[in-house]
This record gives sequence, structure tokens and C-alpha cells, in this order.
Amino acid sequence: MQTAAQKTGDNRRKDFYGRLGPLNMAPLWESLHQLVPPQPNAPYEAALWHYKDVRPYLMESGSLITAKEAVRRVLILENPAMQGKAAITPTLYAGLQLILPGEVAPSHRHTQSALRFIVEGNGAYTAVDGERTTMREGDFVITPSWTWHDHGNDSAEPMVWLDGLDIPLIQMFNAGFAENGAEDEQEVTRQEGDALARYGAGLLPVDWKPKTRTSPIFNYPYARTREALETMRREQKWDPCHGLKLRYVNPATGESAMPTIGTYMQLLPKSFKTEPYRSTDGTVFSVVEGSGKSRIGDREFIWGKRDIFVAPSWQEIVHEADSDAVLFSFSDRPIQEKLDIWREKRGK
Ligand code: 1HN
Repeated sequence: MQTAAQKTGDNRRKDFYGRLGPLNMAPLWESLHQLVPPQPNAPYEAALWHYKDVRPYLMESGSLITAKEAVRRVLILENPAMQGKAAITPTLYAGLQLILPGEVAPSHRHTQSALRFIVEGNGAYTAVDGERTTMREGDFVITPSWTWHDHGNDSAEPMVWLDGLDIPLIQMFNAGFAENGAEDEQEVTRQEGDALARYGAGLLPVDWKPKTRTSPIFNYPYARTREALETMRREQKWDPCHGLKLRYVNPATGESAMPTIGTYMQLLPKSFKTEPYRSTDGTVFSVVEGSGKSRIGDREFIWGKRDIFVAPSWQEIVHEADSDAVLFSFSDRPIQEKLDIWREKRGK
């Protein structure tokens, strides 16, 4: 029971708050706990998209609009707790892009950085900085900030990839710029494989200096990544929380391949169950091979090849592989690390 004096006090406060509003002021003490929480309490959810459920809609979109008209024919993967926001986490955007045989997605550039993780199909290409790279399942392809890029599909099959962009982050900074190219397809000025040969063979051109923070390699082929994991597994040195987990790096700096988005590939052998793990970087996973399940917070998700799921910041993750499984993932960890705020917790 409130006393009369308390009631008067409450009313006086309410009245006071009401008079602050028009002056664009607010009492901190009413929201302090929320503003400075004892630990992260993500305002978004864990979620999973089964590829078999999503694919028919993607193909239907292919009959509704061309890649050229759409500019990018993409179905956005929206976090269920952030509908209408084009965000899968508060800093990251994800979508599934379809490009059909014979189509071109016209050239443009923007300050947002993009990654493509190839989910289905082999043989479509993306062009960056005058080089076309053929994309195959499991390849990780980068479109660096402010570089011209167009996509095309000269193969006989549809191609679907997962787009990951730092759109919400750039929105927050209000630092977005974009331009359309004069031509649909940029001029090809370098032979295919040029960037990988120059920068991706454990060598660098002798007098070359990086001009940006993004990796000069723009296609990290799955064949190489998979081979690295397969060779490493023979040692049987598993990380209890990650199985075998590698991060993609910019060979010029040893930092993440993209400045704003960290990208990873991990192998979980059949029957491996990870120790509980949490970190402050909300993470998007794409299943490359195998099947299994993941507990994220108090929810469980059963996944198979090509499924996509998201784990919010600081929710506990436990993965369990039913068969040898390979997971690609991306998050905003590199930014958090630069700000000295990234944290992880291993075990319970
Ligand atoms: C974009 O440029 C691409 O180039 C994909 O493929 C998705 C989402 C929002 C803004 C730009 C692409 C995008 C995008």
C-alpha cells in the first residue's frame, strides 16, 4: 500500500516528467538501468530459416521481376523482433539473392560493405575492380565499400547467395552514399584469378601498399578453406567451444577480411557437441555441409545444409553435429574489438 505522501510524490514526479517532454528533456533515473544494463539483453531474437521453405519463394520472385529491374533480386531475412527494419541483428543486414541464367544485376557502388556467401549454384560471376570471379558453393566473396560491382550468370543454373551487409550500422552513422554505373556491366580489365594470385598465395607484390582496410582478395574459394579444415582435423585438436574454427583474414594486415564484418568457417565433426559459449557479437550462421542442432539461449534449432540462423549477442550457444558439419558465420566482432568492447564467455 502506498501512503498518501507517496502518492503525492508520484503525482508530482509524473507532472514534472510531463513538463520536461516539450523541452526535449527526460529524467535519466527512470531509464538508467535499461541504458546501462548489467549485461547485454539483446532486443532481437534467435531465428532460423530452412532453405527448403525459403527457396520456393525465391524462385517465385524470379518469375515476378528480373534481376535488372529489381537491381538486386533479394529476399531480406528480417529478424522476427525487428520487422520492417531490414536487419538480422541491430548492426547487420542479411538477404538471399537470386540470379537466373542469362541475367545481369547492374553495376553500382555504395559505402556499405557486402559479403556474398554462395549457397546454391556454380558458375555465376561477380565483378569487382575490373575482375570477374566465378562463384561456387561455399565461396566467400567480398564487395568492398565504394567499389563498383555487378553480377551476372552465364551458367545454366540459378545461383543463390547469402548477402551480408553492414547496412544498419552505416544507417546509424548516416554515412551512406550510392551511385549507379554508367553501363550495366563494368569493363573487365584484369584476368580471372588475378587478385587471388597477387594477394592470396602467401605472397604480396613487393612494393604494394594497401589503400583500404578491406582485403585485396575478393573471392576466398571454398575448395581452399575446406582443404585447410580437412588437413587440420587430422590433428584432432578440437576447441571445446568451436570445434575447428578459422577466421578469414586480410593478408596485408592479419585483420578481418572486411573492416566492419568478421567472417568465419568452422568444422564440427560428427557427434561433436560444443561447450556453452557466448560472445557480444550477434552472429549469422549459414550451414555449408551436414546437419545438427543448436541451442541458442533457451531455444533449439534443427538445421541442415543451406539453412541460415542467427544467434543474438550474449545468448548462450551450444552446437551439436549429427554428421560432419561445416558452418560459415559472420558478425560485427571486428568493430567491437576496435572499440575494446568485445567479450566472450567460454563454458557455463
Ligand atoms: C547490394 O548492392 C547487393 O550488390 C545486395 O548484390 C544486397 C542490399 C541493400 C543495398 C545494396 C548487391 C543489397 C545491396
